[in-house]
Amino acid sequence: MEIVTSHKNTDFDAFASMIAATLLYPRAVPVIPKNINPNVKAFMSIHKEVFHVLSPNEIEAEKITRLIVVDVNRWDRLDGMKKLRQKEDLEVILWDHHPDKGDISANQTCHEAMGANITLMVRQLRAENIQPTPVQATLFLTALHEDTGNLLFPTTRPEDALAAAWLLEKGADLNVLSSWLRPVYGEKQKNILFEMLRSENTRRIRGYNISFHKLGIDGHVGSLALVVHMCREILNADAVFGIFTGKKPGKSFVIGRSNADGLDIGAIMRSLGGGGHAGAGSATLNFVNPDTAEEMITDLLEGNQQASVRVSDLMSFPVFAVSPDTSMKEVGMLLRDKGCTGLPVIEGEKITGIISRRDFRKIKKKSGEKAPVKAFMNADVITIGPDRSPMQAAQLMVKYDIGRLPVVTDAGNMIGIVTRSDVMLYLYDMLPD
Ligand SMILES: [Mn+2]
Repeated sequence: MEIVTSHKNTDFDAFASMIAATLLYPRAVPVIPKNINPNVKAFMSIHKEVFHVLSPNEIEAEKITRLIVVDVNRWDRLDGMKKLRQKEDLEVILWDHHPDKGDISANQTCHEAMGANITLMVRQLRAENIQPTPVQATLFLTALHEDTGNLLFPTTRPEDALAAAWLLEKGADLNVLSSWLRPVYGEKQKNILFEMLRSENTRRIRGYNISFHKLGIDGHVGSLALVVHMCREILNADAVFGIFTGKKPGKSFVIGRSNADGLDIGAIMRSLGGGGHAGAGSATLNFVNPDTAEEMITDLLEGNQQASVRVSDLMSFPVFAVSPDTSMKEVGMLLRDKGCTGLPVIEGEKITGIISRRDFRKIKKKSGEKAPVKAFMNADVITIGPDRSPMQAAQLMVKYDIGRLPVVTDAGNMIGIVTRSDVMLYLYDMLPD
């Protein structure tokens, strides 16, 4: 017997990838984890007749010869596959789009970073000229839209958009699709959102606004991730962590959402035994109370986590600078020679001002050229720390309408300068690896 399975908390990408796998491997039967996402549950209950699926307790490990795993790469995220893990003659085939590498070693692997896992499956269907039905195409496109945020998440690849085009060609219905993607948001979710907003506790960690919300919840509540997402949008925090506890003591469920460059929620959740992407993730913590969970996340945020790229990676140094007593005439000549529009003014290691070409207009008399630069420089210098992200540099530049930011350490020493073009180059991904 051949089976195909995916991760617990099955989302559309996982479910759609399982169905797509049955087209690629016609003998494979989907085994759906017990715990599935509410939108998928609703979809499955309407399409019961269309998709033939099994639950983990309906399979016998001894009879399984081939296991196909989609949209996940770790054994502990599968449901009811413990016996199979030990099976020696089992053939394993893995399809995954998550950038990290898991512990499932397979005989055959298709592991490429894509916006959605279904994109990998669709590419193979196209290559083998296998036609999905319109219902299947609709399901696949739903998955694609969910995992790529309607192709808006930065993880989206050209291949994802190609897959979307092909699925539309195969009759995917956008009206049906958007009704499935409509979030489940009811009275329960609203109450939790309000309670989260009331218990706001925003702290500054490594220059980011991070909000923690510790909440006890009664019984099962679906779409908690959506609630955390909405909470982050309303608070406009860089990241929000919901730490939820149920009736059972000693168990915390953490959901994190972020939209800040340089904050990797997935990395934090993986350190806690969970999973996710840069912008979203979750973890279940056993024998950890909510206060400890908050402490653990804070530690991870403060210490071990490194922003992917920091201002110190982009800045230029050493910086060409002038002292406060340099004459304006000399500064003018330097600007022309160096071909730049401004220079920092430093005293020792400390920055005291910025002089730019614009400031030369302030010189009224010819004798003004002999005056020292400190008389004309702008002493209100906006600076940035070396650990900040390129996005934060860009935000400061837009906010203060400036083209260069001196990079200053906590001790107040200038160690470099980051310019608008440095940030642009980075944001457009032209930075050499
Ligand atoms: Mn996925």
